[in-house]
Amino acid sequence: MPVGTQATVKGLTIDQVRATGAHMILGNTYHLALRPGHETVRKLGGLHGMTGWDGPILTDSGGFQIFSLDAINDISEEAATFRSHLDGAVIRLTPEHSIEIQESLGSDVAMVLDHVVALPAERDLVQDAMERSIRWAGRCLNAATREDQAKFAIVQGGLDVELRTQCARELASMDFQGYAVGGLSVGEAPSEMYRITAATCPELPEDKPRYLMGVGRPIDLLESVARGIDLFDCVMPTRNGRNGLAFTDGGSLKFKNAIHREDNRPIDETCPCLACKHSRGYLRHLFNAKEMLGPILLSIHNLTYYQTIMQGARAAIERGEFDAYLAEKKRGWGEVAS
Ligand code: PRF
Ligand code: ZN
Repeated sequence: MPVGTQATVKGLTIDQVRATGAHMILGNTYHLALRPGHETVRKLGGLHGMTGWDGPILTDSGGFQIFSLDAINDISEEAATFRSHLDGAVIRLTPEHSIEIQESLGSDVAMVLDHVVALPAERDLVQDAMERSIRWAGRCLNAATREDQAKFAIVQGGLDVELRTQCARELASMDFQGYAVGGLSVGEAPSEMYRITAATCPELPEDKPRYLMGVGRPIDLLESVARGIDLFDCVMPTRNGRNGLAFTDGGSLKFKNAIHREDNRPIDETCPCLACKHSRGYLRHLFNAKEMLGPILLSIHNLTYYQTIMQGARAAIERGEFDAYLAEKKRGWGEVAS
């Protein structure tokens, strides 16, 4: 899922997002509740009406944004209390309120409000947040009123396999339509993230989607698919694109580097995207001149690249050749085979 935090995948029209091959996009409860406000979004036809995106939309619950924007004042059993990053106003977010907001936004999938802790942390703290996340997930399910919106639970539990499996089992016994693995990609080593993903997935229902939140690099996507994940969201393709970095099968290219100055080749001859109709030299010029088309074109290329590797993964799985596919991609990226 391309990330559209503020009801826009930064810099791209909806037609351009669709042309990358994306099926589903993500929006953020926290940002949209603060601005323009969920009542305003509802009056503008919900996220679908406002953006014109006719495919599925998933909204994150606000739990992680509060955590990552470092705006938390206090988490109690009842609610998370924090200050708005816009005007400093004190806001109280309960699981019920998060669901009410997401129902007003009109997303197709709503995430439960969870309690994310910064790692490393004491086991007691991780366990406490994990148990609260389970209780909050139950409250989110009870607060749901819309039949046309799926609710996804989020597994927490830090880097502790015992806590993760306990959390996954309890959430799996509740009636969610999908399951996310949260609290990862928060600074731990990739091998730690893979270890926890590998331990968590077998505890989740086999017939429901599994979503690894906020991940990651191309290799993280494929390594996580190998461990049972279906769905991802990440700002990397768009954020790195805006910063002049393009992902390819041969590793990444930095378009601020002079090496591309007179290079007539596209980023990737086989890529169908708009950016790949231009030369590397032109793209490098756009970044050098700080023209807005540079960030737009590389966002398009990177989103197309992410969709292409995921399409490749699905096709390889159907052929029963995923391991060979992963090994080939890793060779191209210069990653040692594992
Ligand atoms: N919880 C929620 N959203 C998230 C995460 C989480 O743990 C992460 C972790 N990488 C990204 N987005 N609600
Ligand atoms: Zn391209």
